[in-house]
Amino acid sequence: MSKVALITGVTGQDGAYLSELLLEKGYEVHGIKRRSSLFNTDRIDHLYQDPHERNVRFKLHYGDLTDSTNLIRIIQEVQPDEIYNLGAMSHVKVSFDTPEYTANADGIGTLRLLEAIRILGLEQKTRIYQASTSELYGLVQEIPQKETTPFYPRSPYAVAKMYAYWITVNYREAYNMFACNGILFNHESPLRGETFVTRKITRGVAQIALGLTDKLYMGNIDAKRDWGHAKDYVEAMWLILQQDKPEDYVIATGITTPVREFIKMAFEEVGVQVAFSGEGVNEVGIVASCTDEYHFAVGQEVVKIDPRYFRPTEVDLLIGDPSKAQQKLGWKPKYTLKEMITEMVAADLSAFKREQLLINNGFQVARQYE
Ligand code: NDP
Ligand code: GDR
Repeated sequence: MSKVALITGVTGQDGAYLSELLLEKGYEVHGIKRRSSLFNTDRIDHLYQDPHERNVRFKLHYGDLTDSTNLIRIIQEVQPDEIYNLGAMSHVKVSFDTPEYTANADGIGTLRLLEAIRILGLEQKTRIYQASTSELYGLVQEIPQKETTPFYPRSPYAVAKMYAYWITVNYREAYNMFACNGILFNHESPLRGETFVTRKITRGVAQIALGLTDKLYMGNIDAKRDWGHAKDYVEAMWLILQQDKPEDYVIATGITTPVREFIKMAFEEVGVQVAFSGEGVNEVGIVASCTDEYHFAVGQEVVKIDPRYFRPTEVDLLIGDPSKAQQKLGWKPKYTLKEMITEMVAADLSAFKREQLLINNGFQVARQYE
């Protein structure tokens, strides 16, 4: 009998990579997707199986973390061995605009899942993974940040995730459930949402390279993040649920990089050296040297600061200590930051070359900037 997994947030970056991984491992995978007025399954369309066929191993259910009736019904129907709670309003900046909704989906949503397991009497059958985050560390208390580092959340998102973290620990202790937190540091990929900083940069670099736009407007480029590849990180999620004992783990690379350096590395992928000059909101990134393969000129201003992207409270420095995961899970990241940036820029270049082709042939292309 193959194991059965249920993934909330299946249409997101991690949901897509985790679905692939679990299907490869022979699982039957169920995912919860939200109803939307347009299709929102781009990242998992390649896994779609016609529900009319036999032996379908990938199934989607409509649902939402703000609706406990539907969570209880789906869990009752699916009887999962493992639940991965990846669904969330996951954008830190947007959580300042939608704080109540974020608390509901990210905080209480986790409680709804845990209670659903209990109401259905599945405490001893169903293991649950909670997508906790390095944002819990917020204002620096200690570096590198590890499982025992105190939390100091700095956004409505992080505060909601803090509730989710502790309610997961509480249900483990109170009801003897196999409930675990993965405290994952930032992880990225070509599937990363377009408004997170790494993808915004790699998309911007590709667009400027092809002459589709002329500069990138950025927020706080002094922030430092410990960036890994989502493909490596979903492997850790799975490992966390395969252990003998339920525990919480930090998943990180142990290396931190400023946003400014990420920008430089991304431009290097298209043969451009960027030099920064000026200070604060007046800082700019200028092309110091370039090849003639793309639309760049020496002296061109390619990066500017726009305070619109500043956050009311910022998380300045994240650097994780993955020792526990290395020792107990045998987990180690395979991708370097450079390899990941190469993959992301190449993917965005190829996507925008398609767009350029449409434009060159007289078609209009909708643009969204964030
Ligand atoms: P994404 O933003 O790419 O995906 C989030 C998913 O949650 C999407 O499928 C989204 O659906 C779904 N979702 C949003 N709101 C609800 C809701 N109310 N009910 C059900 N589903 C909902 O995030 P990632 O894949 O990057 O991250 C996965 C999880 O890990 C998130 O919980 C995130 O907070 C957490 N995390 C992420 C890290 C990272 O660096 N990526 C690091 C640490 C933690 P839709 O597609 O319809 O919008
Ligand atoms: P983060 O990711 O807030 O760490 O949360 P994000 O990529 O949004 O920001 C990282 C850092 O870059 C700075 N920054 C900008 N960010 C964005 N989005 N856009 C900009 O223009 C910009 N300029 C500078 C930010 O201020 C910040 O310091 C992500 C999410 O995936 C969370 O769900 C997850 O929990 C954490 O990572 C770990």
